[in-house]
Amino acid sequence: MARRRAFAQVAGLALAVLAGCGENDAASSGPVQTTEVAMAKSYRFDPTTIEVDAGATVTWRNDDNFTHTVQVDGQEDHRVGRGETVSIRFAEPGTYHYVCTLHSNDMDGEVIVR
Ligand SMILES: [Cu+2]
Repeated sequence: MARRRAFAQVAGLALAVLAGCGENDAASSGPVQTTEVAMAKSYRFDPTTIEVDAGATVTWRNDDNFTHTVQVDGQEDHRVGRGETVSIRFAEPGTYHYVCTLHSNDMDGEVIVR
């Protein structure tokens, strides 16, 4: 009986999976771990991107000379006058974009909920 030699050809597919390590070029402006955002002078949220734990309540404080708002995408708009605050609780993990609807070209930010 002829014995057939099967040359198991090992396809050495070295799958160099270079998983994108998610390196952020703008490292200096990366998420800040805080639950407090200031509406600083003038027309900006500071810090722009924050990171919080699920269930945290984020408070925005208006330190500017103008009335602003905080509207998380898909949610109601909150008017925040000078010296006032608004607090919003984030129960579910995700990335939440928000704007000041009065100055949406200049004022927007992100809440990353872990
Ligand atoms: Cu505004």
